[in-house]
Amino acid sequence: MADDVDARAAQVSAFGHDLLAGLSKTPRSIAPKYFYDAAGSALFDRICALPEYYPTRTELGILERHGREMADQMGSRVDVVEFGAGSLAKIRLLLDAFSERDALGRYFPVDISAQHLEGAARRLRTDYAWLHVQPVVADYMRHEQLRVLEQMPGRKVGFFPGSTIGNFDADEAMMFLQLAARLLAGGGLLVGVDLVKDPLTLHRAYNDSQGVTAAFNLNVLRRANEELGADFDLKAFSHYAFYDPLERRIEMHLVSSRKQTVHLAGSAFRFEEGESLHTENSHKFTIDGFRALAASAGFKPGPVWTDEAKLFSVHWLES
Ligand code: AVJ
Repeated sequence: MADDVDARAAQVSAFGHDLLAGLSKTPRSIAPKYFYDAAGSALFDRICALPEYYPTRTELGILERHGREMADQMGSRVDVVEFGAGSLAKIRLLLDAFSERDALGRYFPVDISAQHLEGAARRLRTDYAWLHVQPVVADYMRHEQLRVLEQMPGRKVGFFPGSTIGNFDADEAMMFLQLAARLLAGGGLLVGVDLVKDPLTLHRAYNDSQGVTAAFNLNVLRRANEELGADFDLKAFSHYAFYDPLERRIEMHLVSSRKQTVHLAGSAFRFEEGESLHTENSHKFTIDGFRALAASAGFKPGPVWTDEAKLFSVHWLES
């Protein structure tokens, strides 16, 4: 798998480059995509099973309940591209809605974590022997890494569950949706979007009692030590997550508990006590707000499915 080795090497150097840049500016930040090495992906899978973390289980319920209607929108014999596919759990519910009619073409799970993706693809092939699974190790925000998919003929539909779109700022969300609308022209995008709700429910989902979210957040520092030879003291940074109702987003930070200096690639970075490294934003949307955003990126918003408590939504967008 020379391509995988290359892709992994490219990701390590992208991580080093982005972390150096992120530590050099004020306020400090690093993109959440760097959470997801093999250990981080495994921690994220544990988050999805937490009692406080409602999004995964709620979205699975929506997919289970309305999978047939979604499959109807997607149409027959389509190729499916999943963005940030992770452990490939959610596609199974869609596949179940499809397989009855044997109507799905090929499945292209795109993920940044090569190891995690290969293992998950192997397990998926075992359970769905009829399916053509072709993993693509790529950063889906970089269209040059999606060239294989661009060159494919035929109708393509996208699958982007989990409200990963909430990680993007406004510009990035627009960029991704425009890129997706172009890639999926003539097809559409099925996208999961977390909804605005009472702040305490949101707060609890990112401050779980078992500390799994804290370990997930800190994993980016552990990974920097391991892959980049940095010397972050993991005991001297604490997980801090809160909901900002004005920005309609959860912010996650790693806050330095004392004055300290961290070294990376020959540079020294001084942290004051209380200084933060901003690691993630998780935006929440109203249904109408998201439809307006999708429309301004060139999609034609279609049906929306939600759960009874309106915690989460799944949108069909025609492109
Ligand atoms: C995968 C980006 C949707 O924002 O809820 C979970 C990541 N971070 N707990 C989210 C996450 C902390 C998750 N997304």
